[in-house]
Amino acid sequence: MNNRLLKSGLRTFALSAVVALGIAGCASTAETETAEETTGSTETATESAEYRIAIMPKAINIGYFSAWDEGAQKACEELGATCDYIGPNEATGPAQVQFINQVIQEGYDALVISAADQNAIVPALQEAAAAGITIVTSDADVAAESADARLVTILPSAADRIGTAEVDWVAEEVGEEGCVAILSAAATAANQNVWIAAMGPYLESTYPNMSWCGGDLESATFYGDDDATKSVEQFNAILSQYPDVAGIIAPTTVGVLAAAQEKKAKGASVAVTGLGLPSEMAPYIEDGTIAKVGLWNPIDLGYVAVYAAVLGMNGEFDGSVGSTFSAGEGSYEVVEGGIAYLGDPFTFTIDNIATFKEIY
Ligand code: RAM
Repeated sequence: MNNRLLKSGLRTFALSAVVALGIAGCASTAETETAEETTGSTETATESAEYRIAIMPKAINIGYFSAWDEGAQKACEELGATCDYIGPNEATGPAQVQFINQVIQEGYDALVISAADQNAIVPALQEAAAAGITIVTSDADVAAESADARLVTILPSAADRIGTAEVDWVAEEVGEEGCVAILSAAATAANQNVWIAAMGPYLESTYPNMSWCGGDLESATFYGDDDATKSVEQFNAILSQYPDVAGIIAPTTVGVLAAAQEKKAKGASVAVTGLGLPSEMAPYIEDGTIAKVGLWNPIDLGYVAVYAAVLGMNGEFDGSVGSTFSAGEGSYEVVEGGIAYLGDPFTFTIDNIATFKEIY
């Protein structure tokens, strides 16, 4: 998929429908059929001895992670694993550590986790790895220097593509003019941080009549901690600190939803875009509060992460740079940093939201 698709609602729609609708189901059927033909049994090549896998989101009450877990559970079903969705109510490292400790105590075989804090959870992950638990991060990784705490990380797409796409979306809406602020998740989240880092120089070099509110990226960035109430407060803090703000990018499903709700409630004129779950954003796209948001398919992200974990436990995948693995119909290669990427984000507008809101 190329970059032009980020801007093309209709083409995105066509491709996404195939990806989003097709992922899990077809693959498992094909795989089972092949196995039946060759072995006469219904065992698949990667199916194995009832692994117990913990699926841990940044916080359990975030809609995005319910979709992520849906994909994870689908893979678990295909692979004969038992998967439990467990995690904290608040998206912080210390809150996740308590659950990681529980995973160790209860002797899970693997942990698939989106790191709420790229550093705070590392000692607990290392302890889990030492206890023989296979760890795959997915959605949000640990800090690069702690990459050996996990087998591999499964991320949506290269950071710069996610960051620059969001700048293009806001630029389009504000007519390439005015100052922009960011309403992020937690300051400790690796995923939002790398996207924001990519936004900074791109906006400055691509849009001469746009700027970061307050004069630089740091002054323009506010943190809602993936908490709905705090995100609304931070949205209002942006408006009061920068009354001339032309646009807000919220690279978090929690933040962009809070911003849309508050924009509507206040009748604010600021443009809002970012990474939104279509099912949550549909009302605000349908009523014109929001023109465009984007996101990858979180169902795929959870699905692929479970495959990587099980293949790792089976000794069929070691996570090394250059190694490859398959999950359903997709195949993935591990690149520098121990990362496997899914693909570019899709965009959602009034033209395709009706379809996507039914999927995730
Ligand atoms: C929130 C979380 C998640 C991020 C999405 C876009 O749900 O912060 O980590 O990937 O937004």
